[in-house]
Amino acid sequence: MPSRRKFLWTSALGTALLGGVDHLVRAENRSVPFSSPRKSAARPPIVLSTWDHGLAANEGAWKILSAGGRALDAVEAGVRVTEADPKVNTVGLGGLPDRDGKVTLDACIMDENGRAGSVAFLQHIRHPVSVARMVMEKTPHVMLVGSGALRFALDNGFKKEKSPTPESERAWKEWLKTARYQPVVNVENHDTIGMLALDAKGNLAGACTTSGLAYKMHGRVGDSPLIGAGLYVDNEVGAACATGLGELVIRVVGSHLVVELMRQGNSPAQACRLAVERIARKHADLKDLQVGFLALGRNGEYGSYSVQRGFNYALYADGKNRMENAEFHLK
Ligand code: SD4
Repeated sequence: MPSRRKFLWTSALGTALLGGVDHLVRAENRSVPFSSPRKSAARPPIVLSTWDHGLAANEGAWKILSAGGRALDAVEAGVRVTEADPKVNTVGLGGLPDRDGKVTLDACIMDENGRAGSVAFLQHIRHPVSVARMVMEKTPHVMLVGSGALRFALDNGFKKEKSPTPESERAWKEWLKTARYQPVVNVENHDTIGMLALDAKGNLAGACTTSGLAYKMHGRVGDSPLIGAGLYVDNEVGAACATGLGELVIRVVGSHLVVELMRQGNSPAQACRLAVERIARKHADLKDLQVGFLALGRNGEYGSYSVQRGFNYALYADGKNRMENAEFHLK
């Protein structure tokens, strides 16, 4: 039997803890209901992906979705379009290198059954997302990194390719003149590509792939290959992905947070907004920082929200592929 003294202490602690949690829950709920962001929905199939390069990627995904294909195949095919584009300097082998001049790639993928695959700090491979899918389908693991991921890719038929591109190498040599590390907000409107799809059967999948932040420390891994941070899919609820400064996303396990907020009854747009507000509460100065979330519910509702102005996404729904601007926190 617990002593009365112990009981009093326990219940006082419980009340204090609950009070604290309750306070936070209320802080989060105060912003619901919203006057904005707006509520948007479409009939499946639907695919949405981050930034301008999402338009071309969505076309790749749509070919599969419009033929009744699986969301998982669509997101892989979609982001491969961006990975293969040498002009995109934030994804794939066209990406800008780290401060040692090495292009190191991060990617992940997740299917409707909650299975996931991921690679990080992978060099010389054109399609990290397909290696991530192979990790999911052919290994007992979720994540392979660095030389292990490279060896796995080569053993499975991927070709070792040259990187950086001459353009990225030139940019890096220019950067070395000052060697000042300063992640840029909304880099030329090309950044990580995160893609979410809902297929005609009502199944969700997502993928995320990036060369990470330009001139990062050698060995740095961002949010994009981390299941729960850069991407999360739960077929019972919805899917979410993130772009922007990965360190901010990792600290709140951003994409998982968005999906869990949707599970609690928030719309995708509300969930993205609450996740951005969670980040905002933890960072006094967000002036030069950007994070954007995209979310898609299993009912076809979708939404987005970002820290700063300038985050947009490509939406292919109801037979049309178009850009949408995200609503944002810092007005
Ligand atoms: C990272 N989140 O490596 C990625 C990069 C990115 O917008 O999305 N930039 O932190």
